[in-house]
Amino acid sequence: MIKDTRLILALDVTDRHQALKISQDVKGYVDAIKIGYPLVLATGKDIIGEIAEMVPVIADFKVADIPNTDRLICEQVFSAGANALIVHGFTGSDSLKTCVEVAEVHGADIYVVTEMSHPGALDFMQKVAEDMAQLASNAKVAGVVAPATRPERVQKIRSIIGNDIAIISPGVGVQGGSAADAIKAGADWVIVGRSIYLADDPKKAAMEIAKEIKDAIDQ
Ligand code: O7M
Repeated sequence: MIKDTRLILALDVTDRHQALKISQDVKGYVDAIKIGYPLVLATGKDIIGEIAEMVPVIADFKVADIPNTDRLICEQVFSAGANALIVHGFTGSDSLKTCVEVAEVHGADIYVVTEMSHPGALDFMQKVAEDMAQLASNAKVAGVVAPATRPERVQKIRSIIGNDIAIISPGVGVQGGSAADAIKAGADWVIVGRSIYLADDPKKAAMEIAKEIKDAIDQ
């Protein structure tokens, strides 16, 4: 993923025309569009390729299965045109290794979830997040997902993975996180959904967040 605006749109809409219109509108203001179950289940997997023709697509299926099933899922996702895929880390090193191998064949990237951004992540995930960050780093994935709602955890995860792999960070806006704080804590990209796709003018909303990120970097 080319690092420019450092903004990723989470396009969790369920209408095909709206999805394509927003993708066209925000092109140039986001470095990638993350799409997942809401849009793909509503419209079919061809939407992955359609959007990827405009903006790189990160498929967010939070893959979490045995290696063989993971391999079958990865093949489908990359064959559909996704540039990257998000997987869970808790399934362990063999499952992750399989995803990385399939991604390499397709010239695609894998991102691994460490700690999620919602309050429930404190129940189980936070306790193993640092181990999953280490696992991701060992597997030489493209990056990890870490919570913008807890910039101190972004910082902690950055200290574990070093600078060789990226952090993409959701939880900005509606969930209460700040794009500037996440970037300052060590995130390479922030992931923003509702604050952009529910805005009256998604392009303007994306431009404003991209500016906030740029200002934080320039400070
Ligand atoms: O900005 P929002 O809250 O409307 O959307 C955030 C997006 O990021 C939405 O697609 C979530 O599914 C996703 N997300 C989180 O909000 N928190 C996480 O911890 C992880 C993700 C995610 O993208 O995981 C890969």
